[in-house]
Amino acid sequence: MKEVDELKAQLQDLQNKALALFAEAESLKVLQELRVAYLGKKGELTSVLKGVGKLPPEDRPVIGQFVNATKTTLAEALDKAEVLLSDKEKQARIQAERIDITLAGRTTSRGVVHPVQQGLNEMTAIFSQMGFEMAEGPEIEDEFHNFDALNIPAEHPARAMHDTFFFNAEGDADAKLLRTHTSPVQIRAMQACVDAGGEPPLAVVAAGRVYRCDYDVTHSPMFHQVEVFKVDKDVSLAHLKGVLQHFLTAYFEKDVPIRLRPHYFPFTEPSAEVDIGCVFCNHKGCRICKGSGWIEVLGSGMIHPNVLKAVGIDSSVYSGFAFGLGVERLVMLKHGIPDLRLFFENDVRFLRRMGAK
Ligand code: 2NM
Repeated sequence: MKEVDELKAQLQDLQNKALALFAEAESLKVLQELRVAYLGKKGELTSVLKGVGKLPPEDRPVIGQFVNATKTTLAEALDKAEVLLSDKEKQARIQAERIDITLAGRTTSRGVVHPVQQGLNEMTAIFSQMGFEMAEGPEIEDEFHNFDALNIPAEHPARAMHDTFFFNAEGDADAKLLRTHTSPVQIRAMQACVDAGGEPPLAVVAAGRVYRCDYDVTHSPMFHQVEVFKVDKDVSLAHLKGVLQHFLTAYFEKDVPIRLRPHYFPFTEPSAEVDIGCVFCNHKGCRICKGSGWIEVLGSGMIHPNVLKAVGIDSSVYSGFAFGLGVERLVMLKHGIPDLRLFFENDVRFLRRMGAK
């Protein structure tokens, strides 16, 4: 065979082999290596070109053209393969980065405001809406604000009934104690009004922690109270009953019947315990209301003249009503919570039932 034909055949061979390899290349990196191997300065095509010098001069242009054509074919094939491969790699990357937005998300857990605090907030909001002002006071109190001013003198049996936590000896001039009710906040609110040279009307709601040395299945040594009072000229028991009816209907979110039963508290006269129609049996009588159809929810009364006197309000001009309730008890009734201890154990099953997620 003529040398020129041999070279042509060699080039054809090289081209076929190269095109096959380009088609098989699986990555841009491999393709780049092939480009160098075939078209590079020290590549296959260059080494074939070295043979051209040995050809007779008349054959050289023919082979030259042939080499150029091969070069163009290979370059075009490489460019095409490169486009295909880079597209393929891009698709693979997009697939890998794909997220399924229909997949359920990972949930994070979420807490709730403690059920007691929720209840306390609901209750105080109702009184705020009625025009009562929020008051706060210290949890560490003295005997005057917690007892004396509330018409509970030393030696009064009501003091013993309060199961007080004392910081030092009961009866010391400076004896300090944990407040046994939120009434001292009311006393301070009345005093603040008088001290500022003010006068009733006064309408105040106090809420917060109270402490009694009493611990069993239905008692916690720390619990929460909401207490409300109003002092003005001509405040009557009818006002008390109206406020109670509105509050209890709003809190329980239904038309609960109420009744007042005579009772005794040292700080009110007359005093009454307040019942609502049993929320478990709709007033019909069940195990929980012991068949009576009524459930006790709070204590109330007309503020005792001695209480007004203790803070310097003239009881011949002014009168007032007051009432106090246990927050835990009302929250239990509203939500059918069977055991006081659930509030203090933070069992997640209970918290979930009360809105935690
Ligand atoms: C109760 C029952 C009856 C009460 C009285 C006062 C004050 F300070 F105004 F005199 N605050 N709260 C009161 C009255 C509390 O709790 C069962």
